[in-house]
Amino acid sequence: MKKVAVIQDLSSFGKCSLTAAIPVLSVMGVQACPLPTAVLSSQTEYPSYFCEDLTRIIPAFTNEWKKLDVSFDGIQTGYITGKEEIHHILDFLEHFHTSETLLLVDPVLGDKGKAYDNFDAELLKQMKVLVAQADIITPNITECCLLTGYDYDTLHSCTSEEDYLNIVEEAGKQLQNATGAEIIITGVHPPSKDHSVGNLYISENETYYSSVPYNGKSYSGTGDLFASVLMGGRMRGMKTEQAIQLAEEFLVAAIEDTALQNTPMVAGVNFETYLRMLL
Ligand code: PXL
Repeated sequence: MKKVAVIQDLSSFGKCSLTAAIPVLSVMGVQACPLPTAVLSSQTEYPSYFCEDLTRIIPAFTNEWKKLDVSFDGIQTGYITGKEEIHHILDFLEHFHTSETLLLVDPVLGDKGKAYDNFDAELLKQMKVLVAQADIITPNITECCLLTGYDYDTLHSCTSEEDYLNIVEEAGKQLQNATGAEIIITGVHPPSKDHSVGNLYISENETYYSSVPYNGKSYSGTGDLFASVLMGGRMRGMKTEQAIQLAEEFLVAAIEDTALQNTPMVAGVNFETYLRMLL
């Protein structure tokens, strides 16, 4: 069975990071091996939360896993508590990221034009070092802007869909050139297109844009679910484009269901009901 090391936090509310990655990978027939980087009472967009940073345990896990002589088919990273954590992840990768291992880095830094609580210039600098090692990178628009220096507000002053998509593609190509990775920019939402949201795939030789209906809401954890379906799909031998399509179908179903219940966006989506779509 394929094994994926998931280096992420465990947040009790918000349906993100490990609580999203483990069920998705499991239902797709992949063993998820969690390396918990922090435990939180809820994800950080809730007005109040408790966070115990577990950065210090990463070297201990790394050492123990070396002793077990295990190897991974995939390694997935997501939300990062701070720059210290990235140093330890880089040490982990030095041993476990081989030519046989697919490294997916979701550069979780912010959303809707706003950086998360954990963000600072040093975290951004270290995140650039981490993405340079990745095989797949899945930034949302905010994260793509932060990683490439494009200005989020200027981008969102574009009035034509074509201009908007051209700039996003330019930023994505810049990230692709800098890292050599496959890039999937998620949550692409041209200001003139109220009812659609898309994903832009950029590899060395291909660019591909797909979009799905959009209800204007941005729920917690959807980026984490997207990345996990992508990893699960690739572990199953799917092409990235196929895995993107599966992730889109899964998320559309979960988001539609959630919107009917007026769930707050910080609480995440009802993905559990739709895990069977990934079987
Ligand atoms: O979904 C990204 C994420 C993961 N983990 C924590 C978060 C967030 C986004 O805010 O706060 C703890």
